[in-house]
Amino acid sequence: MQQLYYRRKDNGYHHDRIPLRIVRTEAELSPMEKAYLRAVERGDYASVRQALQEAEIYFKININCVDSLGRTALLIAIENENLEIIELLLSSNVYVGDALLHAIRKEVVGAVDLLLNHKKTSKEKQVPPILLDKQLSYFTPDITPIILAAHTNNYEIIKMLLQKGVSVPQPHGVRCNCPECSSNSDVDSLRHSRSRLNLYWALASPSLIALSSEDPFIAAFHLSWELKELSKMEIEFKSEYEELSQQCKMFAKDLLDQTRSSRELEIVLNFKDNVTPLNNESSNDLARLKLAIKYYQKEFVAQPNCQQLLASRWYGEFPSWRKRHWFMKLLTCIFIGLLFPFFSLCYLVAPRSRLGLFIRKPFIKFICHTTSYLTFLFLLLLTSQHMVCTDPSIMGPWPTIVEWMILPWVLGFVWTEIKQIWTDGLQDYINDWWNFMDFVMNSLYLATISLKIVAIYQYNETQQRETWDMLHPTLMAEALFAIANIFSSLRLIALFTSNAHLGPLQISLGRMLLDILKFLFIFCLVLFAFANGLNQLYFYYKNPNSVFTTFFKTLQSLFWSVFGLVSLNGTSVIPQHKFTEFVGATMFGTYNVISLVVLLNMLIAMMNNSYQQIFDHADIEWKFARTKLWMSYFEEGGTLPSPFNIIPSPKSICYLIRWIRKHLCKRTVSKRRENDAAAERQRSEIMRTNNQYQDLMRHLIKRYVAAMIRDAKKEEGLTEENFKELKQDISSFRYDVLGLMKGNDSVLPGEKFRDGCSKWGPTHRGLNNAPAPPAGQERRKVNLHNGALVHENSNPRRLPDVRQVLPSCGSIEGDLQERENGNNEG
Ligand SMILES: [Ca+2]
Ligand SMILES: [Zn+2]
Repeated sequence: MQQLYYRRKDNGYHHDRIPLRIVRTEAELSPMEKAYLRAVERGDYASVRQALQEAEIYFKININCVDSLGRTALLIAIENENLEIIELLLSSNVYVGDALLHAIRKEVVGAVDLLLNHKKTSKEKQVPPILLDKQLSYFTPDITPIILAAHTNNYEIIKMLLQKGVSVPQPHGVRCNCPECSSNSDVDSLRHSRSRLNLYWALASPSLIALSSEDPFIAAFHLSWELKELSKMEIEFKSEYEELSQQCKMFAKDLLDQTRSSRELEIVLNFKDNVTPLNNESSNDLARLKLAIKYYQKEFVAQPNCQQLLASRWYGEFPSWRKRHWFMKLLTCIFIGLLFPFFSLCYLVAPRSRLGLFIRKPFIKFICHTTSYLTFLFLLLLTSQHMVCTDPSIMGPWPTIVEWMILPWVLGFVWTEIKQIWTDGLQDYINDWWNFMDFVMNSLYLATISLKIVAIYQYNETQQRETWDMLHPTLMAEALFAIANIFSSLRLIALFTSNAHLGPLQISLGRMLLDILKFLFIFCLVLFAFANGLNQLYFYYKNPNSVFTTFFKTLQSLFWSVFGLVSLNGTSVIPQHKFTEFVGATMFGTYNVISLVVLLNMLIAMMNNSYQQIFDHADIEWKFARTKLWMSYFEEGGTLPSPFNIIPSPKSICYLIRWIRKHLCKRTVSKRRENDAAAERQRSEIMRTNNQYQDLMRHLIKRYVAAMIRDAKKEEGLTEENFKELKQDISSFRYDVLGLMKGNDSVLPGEKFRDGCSKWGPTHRGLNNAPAPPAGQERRKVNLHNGALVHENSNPRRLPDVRQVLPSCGSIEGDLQERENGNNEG
């Protein structure tokens, strides 16, 4: 066997072995330096101290030497979280370099504190050139301590740094064209983008926002919006920016989670920061919530506390609405709905009366508007039934009674939209897609009305319909009216938002439209390609049953063929041109395969996928949409439903007169003085709400941080990190005891023991660290003339000695043994 082995080795030594050696040689450490670094690694305080002292006298050891992983003694100590050795190293002026960044990255709070308070002395030790090389540094130059701390989101470290008065550069906009940005991106566009990402990553840190911004909600809103915009611009880092944007949104939501009472919630939601005195026209009601809606903070808006407050406002008139039976709810709705003309008239006559105020309640207003719309739809249905028959051959017929009844509704809708544009502004108006539908619907109705008027004035005579011109105004009016009817009925879907069952479905449907649009783009391309080809082929064969003779006709035939409505006969021609027929049939077949088998199924798969995705978020989306709907009814104005809102009420006349007087007449001096007093009062009111808000913010942040720590602890559990810490503690404790035994003449045993035990307190790491030991305190005394380093003696065989020194250890072990035995017996 042995022979075999040797023979194999002899034969194959040069063939199946690769000789290995270090290609890039590094400076070797001296044995003394190796021992020094090992002592730091093991937490051997006495040896490290001795090595440092010797280095000062004999210059044999370079205290800034690096190990094979490129770590200095200080970095090793930071990695092991050994605060005492860090302190010792700092007091002997080792090269600090990037140590602070490393400590922040490892989240060693105690070490950060030590490094921040460490005063650099003028005589810094010789620095190895390897450490000055920026290429070798672990961190890129744009990473400052505060940015790194914000990346780790460590509340305590960020707080320490902020107390030192650090600052973060203001990020430039994506479209910024300032000389700095353009030169930076010219020099290194990757570096530029990366540093921007690093900066935003830091700014989006919840701890940093909580600590440094006066109004964390606004800061989070702005930042998440900015990050969302960035994710669209910087496509390469899209997912990173989107994640950060989401993080900001979740922070705002989590902070809102911390509100405990309706009062706190109202303070948050009603707060408005940029109120200027004298600007008392816009109400403060739910200003913050409106802002959240504007910034698409869906998580914030859908937050349960917020929704609860809104729901209680919505059903304000019926506090016990949710407890009622559904049948009772239905009856109430129908009853109020049927009375809507009565309520509207009451409001018109006496807006401040009890009934007048009743209709202003959001929920009642909603029911009245809905019934008004349903009545409108009912009238549309009546017209399509043609109850009142007119002679179809009249070229310019007068409207029927039902059509006359529809007219005030249409005018009312138009007036509502005009008011909406006036109050919301054009930008907000366009952002809502339903308004687009309203616009189309109203335009169609207005076009119908104008065409009818034209027809009445131009055509008085009667003529058979068959003889009318294709573009006769009456015919066009009828077509437009028919289209408008479809829109009017579909508009009801918007009301689904208020329902818990139909709402999420409506949201999903809306999102699916985007998929269908994408699909239609590809489909149109395929349709166009084949229509072009088929038309080219069949252009010369103009037989009556051919469907591919003109381009438009070909498009139509191809579209209907998706639904199987075009027969294969269309591809045959009257002459015996078999080749042409064959090519045409193949084209038609290929088109069918592509459009039906490939594209249609792709659409189904796409919709399936996105429906699942949307449905997962449908609840939040729906709550967001419902909040928007509710908010539109919380607003004052637009109280009356459609046909009644065109009647000028005494109130609106009063408003008009006031508006005219305000803009035309000059104010008198006495009035101005009155205004000044009002402004003064308002200013003090703003001050009060501001203070109240800041007070609440302080509480919320405190609760948020406490919750954050609690969650972090729950997640953490017992990690490998904890075991490493424990190992380090035991190791340094061992050397403490060994040192104690060597030089027990100069150290009191009790003092030593207490020192070792203090390390068994809470971990140094993270948020729950123990307070760092006071710097510069002399706690150990080591025999200077001890000669060789202690670790040389530290072999495992010495361990029993430790136990002799600490008899209690043995007794604890015995105790445990006894207990275990007892358990076994029991
Ligand atoms: Ca509208
Ligand atoms: Zn710039």
